[in-house]
Amino acid sequence: TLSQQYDNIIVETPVDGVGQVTLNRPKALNALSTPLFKELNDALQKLDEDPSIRAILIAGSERAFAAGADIKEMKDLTFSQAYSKNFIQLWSTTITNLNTPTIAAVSGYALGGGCELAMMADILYCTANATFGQPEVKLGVIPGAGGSQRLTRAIGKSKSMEIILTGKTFSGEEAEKWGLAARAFPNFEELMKGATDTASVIAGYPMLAMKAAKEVVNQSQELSLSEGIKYERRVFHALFGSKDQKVGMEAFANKVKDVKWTH
Ligand code: CO8
Repeated sequence: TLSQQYDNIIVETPVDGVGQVTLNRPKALNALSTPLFKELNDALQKLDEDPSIRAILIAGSERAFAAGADIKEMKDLTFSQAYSKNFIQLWSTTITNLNTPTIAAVSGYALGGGCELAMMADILYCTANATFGQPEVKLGVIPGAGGSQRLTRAIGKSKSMEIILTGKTFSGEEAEKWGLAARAFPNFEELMKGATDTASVIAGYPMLAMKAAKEVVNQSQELSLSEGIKYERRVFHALFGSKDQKVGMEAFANKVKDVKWTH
C-alpha cells in the first residue's frame, strides 16, 4: 500500500472515498522536517490524483498535530541558503493547490509551522484543549508559512497581532470561538470521529461540485467581492456541464430519494 513507502507518515482509507494522512514522527512531536514534508506532499498529491478519493483528512497524534518546523534542522541555515532555496515555499505549494477538499484534525500541539499547516486545510477541526500558537518570535524569527496572513484573515488583526507578537498559545476552544476552527470536540476520539464523518459526507456528494465549491470559497480569500461573485457565477455555470447536475436535479424533480451520483 501507499503507506509502506513512507517513514514519517501513515496513509490509509478510514472510510470509502476518504484518504487520511497521519503525521507520524512521535519522538519529535511531529516536527515538520524536510523528509516528513516531502512524504506529506507526495502522499497528498497521490491522493488528490486518485479518482476514488473525494476528501482528504490530515491528522497528527493525540499529543501533537505538529510542534512546528524542525528547529534542529533549520538552526544553522544562512540567509543566503534560505533565500536562494526559497525555504518553506515548496512545502506549502502542494497542499494549498489540491483540488480535493481537505480537513485538518488538530489535537495537542499545533505550533508555528504546525499551526500554519492546519490553517492551510479547507476545514480546521480540533479538540477543545488543543494548543495553537505562532511562537516563532521566541526563536528570533517570525511565522514563515503563511501564519501572519492566514491567522489574521481568520481572527482579525488585533488578536492575530497579539498572538504573533507575544508568542502566547491559544486553546482549541478559543480557536472555535474566534472562527479559526469550524468545530472543537471534547476529546481526540470524538475529533477523529467528527472529522471522518464530515470527510465521509463530503466524499458522498458529487465530486465536481465539491471541488468547485472548495475552489470558489478559497477564491474569497484572494479576490474583491465583485470579482469573487463573478468567479463564483462562472464556476456555477460550468457545473451545468456536469453529469451530476442533471442527476441531482432530475432526482429532485422526480422525487427520487436515493440519488446515485456518477462522481
Ligand atoms: N523541532 C524539532 N524538534 C522538536 C520540535 C521542533 N519544532 N518540537 C519538539 N521537538 C522535539 C524536542 O526537541 C524533543 O526531542 P528530544 O526528546 O530529542 O529532546 C521532543 O520533540 C519532545 O519535545 P519536548 O521534550 O520539548 O516536549 P515537552 O512536552 O516538554 O514540550 C513543546 C512540548 C512545548 C511543544 C516543546 O517541544 C516546544 O516548545 N517545541 C517547539 C515549538 C516551536 O517553537 N515551534 C515553532 C517552530 S518554528 C516554525 O515552525 C517556523 C515556521 C516555518 C514554516 C513551516 C512549514 C509549514
